[in-house]
Amino acid sequence: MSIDRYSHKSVEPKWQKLWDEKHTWAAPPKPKGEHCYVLDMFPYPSAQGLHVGHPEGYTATDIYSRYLRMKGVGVLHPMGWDAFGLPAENYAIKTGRHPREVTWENIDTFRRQIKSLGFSYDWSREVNTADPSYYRWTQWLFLQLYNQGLAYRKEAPVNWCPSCQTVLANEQVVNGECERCHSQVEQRQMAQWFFKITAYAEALLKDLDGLDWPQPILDMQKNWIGKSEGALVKFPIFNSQFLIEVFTTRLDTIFGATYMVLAPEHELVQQLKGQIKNWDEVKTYVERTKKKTELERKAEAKDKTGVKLEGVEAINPANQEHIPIFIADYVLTSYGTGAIMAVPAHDERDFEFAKKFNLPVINVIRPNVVRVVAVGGSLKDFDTTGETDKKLNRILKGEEVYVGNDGVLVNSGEFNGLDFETAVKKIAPKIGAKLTTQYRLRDWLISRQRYWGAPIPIIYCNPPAGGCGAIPVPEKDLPVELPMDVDFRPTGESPLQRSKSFHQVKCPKCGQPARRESDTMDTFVDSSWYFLRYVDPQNTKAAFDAKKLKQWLPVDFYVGGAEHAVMHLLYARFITKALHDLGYVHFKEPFLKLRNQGLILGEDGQKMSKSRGNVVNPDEIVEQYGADTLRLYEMFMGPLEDVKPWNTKSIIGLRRFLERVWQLALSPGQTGSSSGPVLSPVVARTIKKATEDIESFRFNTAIAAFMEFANILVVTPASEARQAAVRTLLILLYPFAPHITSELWEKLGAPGKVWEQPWPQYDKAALKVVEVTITIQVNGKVRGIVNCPVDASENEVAKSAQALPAVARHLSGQTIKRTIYVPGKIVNFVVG
Ligand code: ANZ
Ligand code: ZN
Repeated sequence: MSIDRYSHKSVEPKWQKLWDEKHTWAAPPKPKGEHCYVLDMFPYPSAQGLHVGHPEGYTATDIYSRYLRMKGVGVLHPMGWDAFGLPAENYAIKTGRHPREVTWENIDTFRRQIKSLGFSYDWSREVNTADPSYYRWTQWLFLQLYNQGLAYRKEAPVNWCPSCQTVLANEQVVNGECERCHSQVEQRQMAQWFFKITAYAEALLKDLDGLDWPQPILDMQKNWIGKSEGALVKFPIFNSQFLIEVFTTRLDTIFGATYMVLAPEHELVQQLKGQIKNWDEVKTYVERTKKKTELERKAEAKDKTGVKLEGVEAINPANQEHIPIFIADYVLTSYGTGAIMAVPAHDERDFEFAKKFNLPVINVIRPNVVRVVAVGGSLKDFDTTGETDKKLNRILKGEEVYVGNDGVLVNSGEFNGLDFETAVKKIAPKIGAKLTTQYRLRDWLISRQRYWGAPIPIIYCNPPAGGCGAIPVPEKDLPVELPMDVDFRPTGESPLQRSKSFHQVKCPKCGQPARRESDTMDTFVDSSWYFLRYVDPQNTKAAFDAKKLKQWLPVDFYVGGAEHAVMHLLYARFITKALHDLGYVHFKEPFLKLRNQGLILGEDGQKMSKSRGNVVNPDEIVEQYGADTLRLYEMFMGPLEDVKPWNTKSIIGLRRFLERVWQLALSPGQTGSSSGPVLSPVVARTIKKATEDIESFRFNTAIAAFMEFANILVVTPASEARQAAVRTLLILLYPFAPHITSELWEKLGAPGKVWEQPWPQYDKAALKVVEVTITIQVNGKVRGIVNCPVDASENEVAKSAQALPAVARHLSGQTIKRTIYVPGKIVNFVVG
């Protein structure tokens, strides 16, 4: 009997069409029993189309979803488009085509590409954040936050990208440059809308504890929130009604505060203008600082600059000493109170500054232990060289900085001898300091002076004679639709300002002529709630139905790139908490379990990019090798979370593996050889391995087990047991390579469809291996198998292998140069 060749080009479209027509992957409308929400981070539909990085995570979640369905679990597995954003607008500016047209076209490409990979998404739930039926609810979300006081407008220094002509979030500024175009970012004052994410700082920190997320992501979230415990202390200004309030984490060092520093933007600088004798110099420095971004200011570690405010002095409330006041750009306005008490003996930055400006350094902490790095470079506690004593002496004389808080107070009057904690507790009430907690987290700036985003649903009623001010658009008037006839070239003001029909409106409250807000929302607002919309994507009465939400949420499993470690995940968590407190959702954390996919690099080991010419197009791989091969290859490259380079040569290996499965499934088995392998241990082992590996997302090792299993089946003679084992292999392989296995299942005349089969159970008794089946190769080609006791030696195995007729035939007349033995698995005779 001749076997058809495996042709992915006929097999794959056939099954994709059937799944599409039958809506095979529609989530159960009312899941009963066990169910699971398996979510991918939805893509931005870029003009470049799908990247081979996309299918990495998508294959992982697809394997998992298909596996769960076979276990009888109800699965929600949706896909959609994060469709607003700058690239479409920039592309539109370049080509003169409308962003909507371009975006919808890109979405069609993405959808076609994703479907060509055979992912089991429930396409009836597709969402598109740029569609008015979606962003209507993004605007509704804005209004809910606004009503709750969680959305507010404020003049603020913002990061301005002069090339993109827009404000950037802090997270979009990398080393002082725009993340997108790498232009130098400037600081500007503008009235902007903010979401008060800081109201949830503590909850966002605390609730990380209950999440099954990768540790690096948890750490990044934690650092971003940046909690510190400290104190607010007021320093009076001598001969003035003004005070300087500082935030310090080291109240214990207050006796060592020998000067103070204000951020150059601090309002006191202007208020003290009349008293400052060197105003011109101060003013110049303030102007110069404006040109620097926060990141540059933090980065300038060594070279400290600043100007002393001549004519003013502060009073240290601990010892009544008069100390000088400086402005310096190493103090940031955005943190704490924007002012510090400087303790050069115990803070590196202050130490550097004090050195440069010749300020006194007074040691106030005597360290409990000083460790000296010995000549050899290792740390030692017991020092016989005397270095430790010398170092301690330098610290006590203020010649060297000691930043630790493990020690006792000295030079601190009545508080001498106290440890850190006691000192803080005793000093605070004495000087009226307030113990407090600060977070590094800033409120979320959501205004964008751009066209291709969801309009902010606010109307300004500011006629010359009074007015209602900023009025939210009534919910019944949503969506505030983006006008299509807009000149969206960037000028610095929002393009929507140039659309009269858009911005000339009546005040919803008093009916007077008013003006619509012309900024749009950060696209991270769109993606902060999309996972809620999937449960109820066609709802025109509400963003989602609470009952449907209860059926599926929170998301059980979320997979995506680690580049979203901070922004997207933090924003989605914040919005979830806010909606929870507003009574709209029943849970406080949106994503219970998170896994990251690692970056796929180009063949040259560099990040894939057009300019490097190392981008792999998934369409070409699908065309040449098939979707199943691509899926298997991406899963076989290595652990999901690892960064790994593409290698086209290795794809062929997986294609060959599928061809081997095709052959062995359609052939009845070897004839002629009498003894076959004992199948039951192999079958049991492979089921166990596949089950455990899928559960723990170790797909590469599951595939390796399938290969081994297939190798054994290749040399197994025809039998009932072999046919049963072949079917088991098809079922196990199905979540990874759904097309070929569906086809083979049908060709074998097996009952039903392969995906309707229950996930196999393994026979525990069969796992207790007494005999192992070893594959025998000659020059890497499989020539037979032998069954040996588990503890057989290499010699014994080789002997029985050479006794096999097929092996003997290939060895005759040859010399064995080398024997490669993989215990319990393979013997390979290298001959020549
Ligand atoms: C006195 C002091 C003595 C400080 C000492 C440190 C060591 P974290 O832990 O990151 O919260 N600080 C406060 N506000 C600042 C600002 N706007 N710009 C720059 N630095 C600022 O850091 C808190 C410490 O950072 C505070 O404690 C303050 O310096 C400084 F031996 O106060 B410390
Ligand atoms: Zn009005």
